[in-house]
Amino acid sequence: MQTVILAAGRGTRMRPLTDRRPKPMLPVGDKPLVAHTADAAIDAGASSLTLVVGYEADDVRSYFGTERRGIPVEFAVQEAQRGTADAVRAAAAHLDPEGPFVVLNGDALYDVPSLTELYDGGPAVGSFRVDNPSSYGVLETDGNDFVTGVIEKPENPPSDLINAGSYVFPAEAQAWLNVAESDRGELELTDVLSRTCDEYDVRGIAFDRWLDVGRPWELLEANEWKLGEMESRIEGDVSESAELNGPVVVEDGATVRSGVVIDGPVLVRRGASIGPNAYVRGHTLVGEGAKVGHAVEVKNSVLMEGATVGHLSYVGDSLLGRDVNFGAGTKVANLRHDGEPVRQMLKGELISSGRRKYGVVLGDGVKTGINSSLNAGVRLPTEGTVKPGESVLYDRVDDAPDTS
Ligand code: TTP
Repeated sequence: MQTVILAAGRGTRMRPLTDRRPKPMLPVGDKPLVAHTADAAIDAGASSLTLVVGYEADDVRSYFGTERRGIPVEFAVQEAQRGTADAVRAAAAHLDPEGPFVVLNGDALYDVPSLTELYDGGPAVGSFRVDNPSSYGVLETDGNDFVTGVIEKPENPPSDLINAGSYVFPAEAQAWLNVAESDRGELELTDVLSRTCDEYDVRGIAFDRWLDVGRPWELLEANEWKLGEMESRIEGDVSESAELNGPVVVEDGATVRSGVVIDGPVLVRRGASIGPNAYVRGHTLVGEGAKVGHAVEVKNSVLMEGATVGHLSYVGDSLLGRDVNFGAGTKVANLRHDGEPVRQMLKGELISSGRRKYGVVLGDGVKTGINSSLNAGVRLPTEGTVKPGESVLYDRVDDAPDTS
């Protein structure tokens, strides 16, 4: 079925990681986030893909080209981020007007069996069961399999099923995309869903697994999911004295030197190097050309391309942007003394990550001085610097100029 993937979001909550790339292009395992969406769509039955792009669109275009796994890929540009209905409207010229169509948020991970059920069950909307539905769009149901509407952030949620941003619309809905502006000033696809519910029986498909990747710690969770599905593969150069346990992938052109211990799932991408004498563990992605040097421990973290943690450092539960450079002895805190979930500033508000263990989020090109320490939950802006011996206790992104 023809499929529209929404990938024009600005990803402001993901700053500073989205200062220079769109959120859908953030790395999850061995490919960008939106490539997981596209591949799940193809596995579930997509016959064509139209990607709606906007912010940093060229990154997405050049990654995909004109086809993926034999399926044609086209791009539609959404000039301004005016809402999800507006985004689908931008794609309408690429759709067969006679055919039903699927819409998927391009910043979510889907499990293929659930998504296949959605593709096969249209008109339909995907949902996911959560404990705290009040903070999301919540589906109203008829008590059985059908959805009767959706309510944004209700005080008294009518169900525990939240809208998973995935829909199968009938062809007719292509004429319903000119919705009125909502109270929050956006053109919302949920208004098109409401109309579809009025005119059709819309099935609610509860997904077994699903992850919306909107906030930085959700990028860690996305990597935990996808790295957890890897099987071991050693193509790079691994020293005989290195010890590799659990699922570990060392890509061609990567190097693992003597005395290194890796407890997977860990993915070491091409051109990356680890060691000598380093310890890398638990759902860690060492990106292309990244370096983990002598006496460094990295746990449950994402090191993007070219990030370097050269010597005597600890990195836990953290996201390091492209070409970050750690001075010797830089340490990351990833646990509060009171054991409460680590909080992080997002768009001027301190938000709980829900994670007991959570480290730092560093924009591209951040440089830390020797023996510096970074407190749990801290974000540092793109190209930010930390002085030798400095202790960074508070977030520095919201105060920093927007470098994008
Ligand atoms: P959101 O996660 O609501 O927005 P965002 O990705 O820009 O993130 P943030 O709120 O942190 O700035 O978007 C949901 C999906 O819809 C996501 O896949 C991006 C996409 N989208 C568009 O393509 N165009 C739009 O105008 C909007 C609002 C969203």
